[in-house]
Amino acid sequence: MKSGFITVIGRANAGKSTLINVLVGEKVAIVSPKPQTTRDRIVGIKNGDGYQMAFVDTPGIYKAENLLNSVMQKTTADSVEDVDVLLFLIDAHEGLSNEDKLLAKKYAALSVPTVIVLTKIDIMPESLLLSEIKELSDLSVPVVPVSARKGKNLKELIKVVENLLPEGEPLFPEDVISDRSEKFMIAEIMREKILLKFEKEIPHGVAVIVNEFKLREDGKVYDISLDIICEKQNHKAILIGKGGKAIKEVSSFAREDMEKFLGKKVFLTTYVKVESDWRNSARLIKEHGYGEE
Ligand SMILES: Nc1nc2c(ncn2[C@@H]2O[C@H](COP(=O)(O)OP(=O)(O)OP(=O)(O)O)[C@@H](O)[C@H]2O)c(=O)[nH]1
Ligand SMILES: [Mg+2]
Repeated sequence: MKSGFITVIGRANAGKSTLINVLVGEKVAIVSPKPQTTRDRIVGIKNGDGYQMAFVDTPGIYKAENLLNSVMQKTTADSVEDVDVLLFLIDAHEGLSNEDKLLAKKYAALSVPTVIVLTKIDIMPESLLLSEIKELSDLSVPVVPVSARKGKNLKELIKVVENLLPEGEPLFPEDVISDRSEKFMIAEIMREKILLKFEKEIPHGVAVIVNEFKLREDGKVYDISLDIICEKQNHKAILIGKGGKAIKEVSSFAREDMEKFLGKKVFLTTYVKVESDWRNSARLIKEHGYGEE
């Protein structure tokens, strides 16, 4: 039996969380078109014939602009240590930047077995892909092009990873797909809907705290109450919207997903609160659950 941890790293928006969700076959990490969607290390587990793969999702590599970003970058840097296989993802449809090439070189030189994964090949011309593969060919690591969205070449990727994994016993029970709690996923689902609905700094300045998460005695309905923390008074006004329209809409999308995730009805209550500049407060970052576990 083969088993181990496979850390997935790459620049913000490269498609790390999407790939892990597709490989695991369930949504374990939220996804959005905005960079810096993932803030935490999240493990998604795939059990296959003769292997167990524990994929570690990480915050995207990004220039830190505040203390929260620095904490996120440290999470990613720490996740590269003590792993069995490293997947370095590059958004191939954007073209290879110098930074991509430098990072690829840096990770390929590590002692841990590394695979370069070129993502989003469904939205790019093949000629560009071929030239990128050629450009990376002098690094002595496998280069695997994939599309998570169209399910292209994923079996190939799994084979390559399986070959690099060490022999070992399963690390997680077979029915477990994530190392994160339901409560964590509930907060993340809310954050995902906020990332999808609001623009610019607003979603990046939001943290979601679940205060109540309780199944009613009838076993059919969850009562969930959460705080949406934002950084500024004017952000709060935008999040709530005229007559509460915006918050109602975003809560309703979130509730639908929470019901799918939990398989039960959800009664959701949300509060919007302001904590000025919390992303630069070490205490508040910790209080909101980011950084060291
Ligand atoms: N066309 C296409 N789009 C993709 C593919 N994979 C991911 N995306 C899109 O790329 C965007 C970013 O995807 P994520 O999975 O959130 O990327 P990430 O690397 O986890 O991003 P961070 O958590 O911010 O670092 C989303 O809009 C995805 O839908 C793919 O295979 N094809
Ligand atoms: Mg992500």
